[in-house]
Amino acid sequence: MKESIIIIGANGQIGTELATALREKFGIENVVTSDIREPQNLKDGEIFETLNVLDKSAIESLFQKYKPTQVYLLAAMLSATGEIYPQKAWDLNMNGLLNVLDLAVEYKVSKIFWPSSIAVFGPHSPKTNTDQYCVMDPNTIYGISKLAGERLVEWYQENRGLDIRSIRYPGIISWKAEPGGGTTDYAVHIFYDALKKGTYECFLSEDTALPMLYMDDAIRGTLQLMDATKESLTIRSSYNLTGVSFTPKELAEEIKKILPNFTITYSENDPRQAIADSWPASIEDSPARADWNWKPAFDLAKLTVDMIENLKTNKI
Ligand code: AKB
Repeated sequence: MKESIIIIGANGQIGTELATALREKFGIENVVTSDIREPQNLKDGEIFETLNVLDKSAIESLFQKYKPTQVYLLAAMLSATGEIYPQKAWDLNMNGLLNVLDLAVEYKVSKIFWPSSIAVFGPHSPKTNTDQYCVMDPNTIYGISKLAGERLVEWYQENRGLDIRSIRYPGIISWKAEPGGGTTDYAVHIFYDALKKGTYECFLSEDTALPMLYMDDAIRGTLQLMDATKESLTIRSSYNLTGVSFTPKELAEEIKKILPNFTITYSENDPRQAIADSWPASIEDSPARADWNWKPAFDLAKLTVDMIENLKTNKI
């Protein structure tokens, strides 16, 4: 079957690279990117539509125009910005999702991808090897909206017949588009500053371990989940997924192996520290491994080399 794909929120860190991968896989003419922001550069043949996910009738017009078989909903406000603008975060993260789900039912969209996050876990969740099903008491608006979203997603599958696939992304590390508004963003900023200034002031303490995933793995995993047969999926809310866990200190040590003069300092009293402290240090993702053969390819050493090489060659 010929696919028609719409990505909503396509100009962010993940959308930028997912769009490239989907265009390669399904053809440039079959992938429509949309975002509230204009893209920085649109290549020949690429289709872009300006869209606010809170404008349901605008989404409906896109669905009428392109008759999507697959929709990727990436528009969201992340953890740190969400704490500054809680009402806006709730509105965007919940009503954006509801708009898309309702229209997906009406327009019979075959498959939807919606990302959840490790932010669904909270202070009483197990700290290490946090498993799929455990105490979940998120204490950020972002985490609360993602956990509510997971419940909605499962409800729409059981009661409205949708096929929705989802991953609880950890921090995503990438060099093509920078992240914005997240707690795990330090793990990208550190590379830019290491190359530009030789030093980085980290907003998390040196021993704050968090689960992370390199973008290449994130994209491969997302496509693998979307390709899996419906029957193979035992989790219809959102899959735990991880690549590697490390602390800012461990990352800095790895960077120093390539840039020996790099130095790092740590700021105190940053509000993102409390968010990071409420999240797991590492994730257990055996259901993803068993159901759709998930296996990350990038460890800390490999992603560090790849980030520095690509930023040097392509960006800085
Ligand atoms: C954030 O830090 O808010 C995000 C996430 C882990 O979902 N990167």
